[in-house]
Amino acid sequence: MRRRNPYSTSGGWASRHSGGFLLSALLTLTFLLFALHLPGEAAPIPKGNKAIELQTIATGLVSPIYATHAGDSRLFVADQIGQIRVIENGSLLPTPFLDISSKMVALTPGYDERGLLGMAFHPNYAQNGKFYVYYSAPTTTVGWNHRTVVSEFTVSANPNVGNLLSEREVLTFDQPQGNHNGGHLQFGPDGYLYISTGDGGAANDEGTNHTAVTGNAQDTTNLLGNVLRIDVDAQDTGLEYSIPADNPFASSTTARHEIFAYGLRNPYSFSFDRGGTNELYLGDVGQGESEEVDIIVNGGNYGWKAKEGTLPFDANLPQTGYVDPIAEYFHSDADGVAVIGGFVYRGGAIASLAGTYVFGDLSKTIDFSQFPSVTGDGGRLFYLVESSPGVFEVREFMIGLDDRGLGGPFLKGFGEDVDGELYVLLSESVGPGDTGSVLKIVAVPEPATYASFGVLAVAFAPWIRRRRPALGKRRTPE
Ligand SMILES: [Ca+2]
Ligand SMILES: [Ca+2]
Repeated sequence: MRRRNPYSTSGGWASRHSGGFLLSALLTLTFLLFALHLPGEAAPIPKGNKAIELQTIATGLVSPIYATHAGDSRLFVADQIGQIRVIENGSLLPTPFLDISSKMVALTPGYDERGLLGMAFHPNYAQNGKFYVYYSAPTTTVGWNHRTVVSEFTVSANPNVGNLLSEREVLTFDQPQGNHNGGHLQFGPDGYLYISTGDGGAANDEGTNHTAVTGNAQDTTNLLGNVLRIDVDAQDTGLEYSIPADNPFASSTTARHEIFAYGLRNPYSFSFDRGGTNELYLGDVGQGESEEVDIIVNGGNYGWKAKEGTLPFDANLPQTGYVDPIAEYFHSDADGVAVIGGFVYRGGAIASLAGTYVFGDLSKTIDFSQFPSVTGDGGRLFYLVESSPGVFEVREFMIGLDDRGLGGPFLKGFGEDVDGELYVLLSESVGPGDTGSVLKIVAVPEPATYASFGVLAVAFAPWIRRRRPALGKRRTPE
């Protein structure tokens, strides 16, 4: 509704000029317009030249939303239903590391944005055994939907089992509605805990328990619509944590001291680059038009709800003074509906991905018309190309030698292991559902192998032609 169409005149150009030179110049221009795909300009995300393969590591989860490590080879998977599961030596252990489902609100299987939404191991976990979770608990405050809880736990004598009784509530606040909860946790390279929070929910950042006129995300007197930053190793008077001295509002008499950045709508996931200059990459889920990737800086205002991505959203609010996304794509191109932030790849196994930001989208399209049953075309995997310093373009991965895409499941999150290798977390349902899996991003055969594959393909072409219907049928959902 607030979207401009930069291509509204291109049809007119094409119909007025028919000369070969002009046509080829026009095609070149059109190609450049699509290829550049600068923020704010609409163009479907092109397929990139990077290919990956996905190797299933674990099935039998419900709605895995994040995976990380504790400084060793185990992979810890946070499942939205309230469990942290351990994958050790390639096996999903039957006993959860932690099960906090009894402390949570009951989730709606078809669609629910609440639950266990984040976890982080203390930088000194090997010494102190402390880890942190973000979950949605019932609230007793009339008129509010639920209570966000960020808690500290410690591991038990068994390294694969956390101590549920060790809970220390670090930070808690009520949520206006059930949606837009952010919920991601990460320790930064500075040793502080970063927490993402959404605008509170509903739509347009307005309504019950949303600040009038500005909305919650532009209101720095509450904790909604932010990246927060706290020090869990010290306690200021009356707090279970302390405020880092260089938080942007650390000495404010009105703004919340916990705020590190603001103007966010639903910052569902973020990560620090473990290489480079440790930038904080964040995916902020848009409302109806724009999905954005941000680099979060101290004190930055990321625009919601004055703007949705680079597009004007609320003309009653100032339209300048915000940090624009480094990349953006649009619902109207059917490129996605909810950005899922990932990681800059710093692993050693896939040379072609070195230094590449890997992310994706929950689903190419989504249909809420039968709510709470929600359907869609399934998730996608993207990456960023830095075409010139500070200018990023979005590309879609080729998945597998047959460039088959994710094939239907919804993308719930990403994970990173101790070696910097990355994982894709999928579910067959938009909502928590009942079918979640963990897949590792691995290399596809090198170009030399591609060449020999080509030779083999020629040699076996008659066989491949005979087999094609059966191969095609195998990929059809049943
Ligand atoms: Ca909420
Ligand atoms: Ca923004």
